[in-house]
Amino acid sequence: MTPGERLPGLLDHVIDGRSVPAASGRRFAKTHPATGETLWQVAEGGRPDVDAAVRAARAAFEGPWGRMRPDERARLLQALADRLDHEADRLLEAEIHDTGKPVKLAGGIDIPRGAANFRVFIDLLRTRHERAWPSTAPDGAPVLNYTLHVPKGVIGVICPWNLPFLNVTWKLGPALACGNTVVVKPSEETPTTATLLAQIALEVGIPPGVINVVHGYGPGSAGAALVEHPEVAAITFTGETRTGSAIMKAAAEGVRPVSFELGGKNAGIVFADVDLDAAVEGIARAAFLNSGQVCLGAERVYVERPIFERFVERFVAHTERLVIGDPFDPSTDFGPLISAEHREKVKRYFALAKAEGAAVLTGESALELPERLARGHWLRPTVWSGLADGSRTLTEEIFGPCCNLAPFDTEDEVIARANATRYGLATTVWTRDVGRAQRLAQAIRVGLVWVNAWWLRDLRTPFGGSGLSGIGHEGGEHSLDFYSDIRTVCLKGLPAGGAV
Ligand code: NAD
Ligand code: 6OD
Repeated sequence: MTPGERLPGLLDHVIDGRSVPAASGRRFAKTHPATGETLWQVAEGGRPDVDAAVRAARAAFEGPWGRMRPDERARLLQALADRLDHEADRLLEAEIHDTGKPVKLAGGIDIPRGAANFRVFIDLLRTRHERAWPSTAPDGAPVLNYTLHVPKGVIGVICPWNLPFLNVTWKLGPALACGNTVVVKPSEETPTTATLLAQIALEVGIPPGVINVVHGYGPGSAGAALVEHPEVAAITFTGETRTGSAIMKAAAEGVRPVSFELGGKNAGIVFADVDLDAAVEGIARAAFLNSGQVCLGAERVYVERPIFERFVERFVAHTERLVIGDPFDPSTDFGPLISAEHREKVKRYFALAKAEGAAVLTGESALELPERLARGHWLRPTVWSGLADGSRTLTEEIFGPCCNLAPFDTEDEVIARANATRYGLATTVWTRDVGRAQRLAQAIRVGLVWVNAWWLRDLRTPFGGSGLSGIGHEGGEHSLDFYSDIRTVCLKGLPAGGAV
């Protein structure tokens, strides 16, 4: 499959059910991370494009989508989920071209999550209970207070590039199931699968204007215009912490609610009682899956001292066995970074790590790749040891294929070291001791604790971080709450023999 061979060269917005170029006529180039080839000339949206999209979303909210019976909406979303499964190959190809991620990963996790992200919320809505409080009014009349969850209106959806399809469906599943309409601003690095999703939704009968997609950049561009738009009722954002901070300032105008899934600097912790091979494999996944570009990834790894040397040896050997190369090859484990710019950022951290005293256990050496991949944004997975707690390398999110291995001696010590960060997203703990696992889960300040696992998901559970890692939770009931307003209805009956 050659990039561009089956894809047209122009990628437009989807607004009110139509593919439209940018109002300004401007476009930007989207290149393939593995080959450097230009895939698309993408419509570069700005304020007028966002305004048109928000107006279309508002009209669909007040019209066909908002007026539709919830069971009919659920039926259409179910049809969308089925169709996403049916279109998996097309979505997979598009996602790989956009991100360069290996087919093993995109086909195993990202694309199947699309349909799952719709189905889980359709199911939850079917069985959701409102609450009711019967009581008696002073005149003796029966009173029933009860809640209603009502849609918020137009939701602004801003997505990052690392898991584009997983992320956009993770937000659209509950937002649409709750009866809202959306304007999506995908990352400028990964515009394709959100666009396909909007087109497929139209094909299954979801009305025009329900899903609008506007392409462009963040600051001073489509992203900023979307979060500043007064008709956007709420904003869901996944991305960098400092972008979240800028979005929050814009959302303060109009007091719009936000849901933020942000960065992390997560710890992996390995105790001496583990099955060493399972722990090596689990931590390597946490460090290197998606070339380290997963917010939940472990860039700091602490290993109990009695097994430290053996862990290091096996971890380095495991890392060196990862198959790096063509993302479409089913044997590939490890793809390129998303862009030249991101690779430069990660390389600056690689230089900083050495300046801060890291010993490079593996990494650095040049990659031998076929000519076709020579212009891709490759970087070897890299393992360090010897970095001091508090160093910039161990406190700032790098979001690249790297981790530091450090020994520890006691439970209290490793808890303190894991907590020595202002982020609070996730941790992965490896031990056979259930009591210890529970103590760590209680003591480490993060939103997500995996024990003997990493990024093993049940979509009904709360997902989110604390500190610099986010605001609020999505997942299960939490998503349904964020994408709804809660209304309390107080229904007073008639007192005996009385009139209203
Ligand atoms: P980013 O913050 O640079 O960009 C994310 C999106 O925000 C893009 O669509 C971008 O165009 C837009 N944007 C940028 N500035 C904006 C502004 N001022 N106003 C409105 N929109 C703006 O993030 P990224 O580089 O695409 O993604 C990587 C980051 O995402 C990492 O920090 C990672 O940890 C984080 N992330 C977190 C989670 C999570 O669940 N916590 C999941 C995935 C990624
Ligand atoms: O699994 C998910 O639902 C999710 N939102 C994952 C995000 C991973 C971060 O890169």
